[in-house]
Amino acid sequence: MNYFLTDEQETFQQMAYEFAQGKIAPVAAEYDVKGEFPWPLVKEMARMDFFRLWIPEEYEGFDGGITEMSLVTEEFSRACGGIALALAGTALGTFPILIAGSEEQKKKYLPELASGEALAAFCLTEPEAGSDAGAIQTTAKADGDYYILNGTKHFITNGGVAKYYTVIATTDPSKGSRGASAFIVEEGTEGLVFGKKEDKMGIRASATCEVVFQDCKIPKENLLSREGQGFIIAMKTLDRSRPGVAAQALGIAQGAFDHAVRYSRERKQFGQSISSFQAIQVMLADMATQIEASRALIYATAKMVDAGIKDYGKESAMCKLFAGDMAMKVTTDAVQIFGGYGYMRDYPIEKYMRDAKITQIYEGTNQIQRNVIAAKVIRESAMHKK
Ligand code: COS
Repeated sequence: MNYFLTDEQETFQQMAYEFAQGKIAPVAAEYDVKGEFPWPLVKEMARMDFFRLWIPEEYEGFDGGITEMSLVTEEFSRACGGIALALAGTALGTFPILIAGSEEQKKKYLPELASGEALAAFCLTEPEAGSDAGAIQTTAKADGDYYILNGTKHFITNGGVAKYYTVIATTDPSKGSRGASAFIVEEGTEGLVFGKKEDKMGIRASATCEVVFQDCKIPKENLLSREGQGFIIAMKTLDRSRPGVAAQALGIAQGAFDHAVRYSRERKQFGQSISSFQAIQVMLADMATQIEASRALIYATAKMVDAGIKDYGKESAMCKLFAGDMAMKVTTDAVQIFGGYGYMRDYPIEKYMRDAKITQIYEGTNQIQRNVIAAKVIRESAMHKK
């Protein structure tokens, strides 16, 4: 389908495709087995300016938006969903600064993040606060010119490899989600400790670990916006980042599909290519249609966000829900097309299925996405919106 991307967007897409197929795909299996963070590739992504895409020009970015971020995430994920996350996780960690940062904070942090010399991570989830993001227990206590943070964040993407951590902590536990505030914590701050590194089912090249605050003292100027705004900033961050997760799911599905079509042409049974059997053709047709439907939803939503439309939480949740579920189905079918070979680690296909699963879980489970969508459509109906 033609999405009428601009010439610039098509250039970024092509650059990302070539980088992914030329540099990421050949080493994806190795990083998956080792579960190692792909520093050499991240350095090349930075050298090729991919981290500049979603940063405004005045902070040394390329002034792109969610569209550019999604296009690149999709192409990278087509080669490896885990390696792509070094970039997408940094976008996630940067969004709170873009959404709520003061001019001073933006000037201080964004140019370095745009250069890719520093990565970012977003710290919301805690052991007892996953879907229930309002239940966070990490505290930030004002103390003169500082805040003292205490608590544990877990499952943090880019944990231990990022330089900047955008952290949601409560400044007033009596107020529930209205007592949450957002902060920037820099690597090397005393009391910022990295805990257990997770051994994951998929996206194994991505660094995921516990981030622990032990009397972690940060300057007051590291507060984003005002006290009490943390939950709203977190929700706005997720609204903005979910099309990116959807793009990751889309790329993973497209990558698995590419392999499955090729394999179906090459694999011979009963004296002919299995692609000549209608049972396989039906699967391929359904996979291609689901992939394209996801792409259309993601690109349209990204365009909406980039156009400055204020409320896109519903569409953003729809992207993640639809593309995440689609990726799980498409990658499972791709394994099925490969048959017994699909189940074996010698072939690239089972990794796509393992990588796809997380897209139904993180940045809000797909059950939570349904809650978000349902709440919005019911509210719209009550307001007699079209
Ligand atoms: N944008 C702006 N404000 C928002 C918002 C959004 N998208 N969503 C909620 N808010 C506001 C509400 O308007 C409400 O404001 P008031 O207190 O002024 O009324 C406040 O935030 C609380 O909202 P709500 O009552 O809906 O919060 P809940 O505790 O019921 O939680 C869900 C809502 C479930 C949607 C939220 O907890 C969530 O998104 N959970 C998933 C978290 C997640 O994605 N975790 C993954 C980890 S990050 S990688």
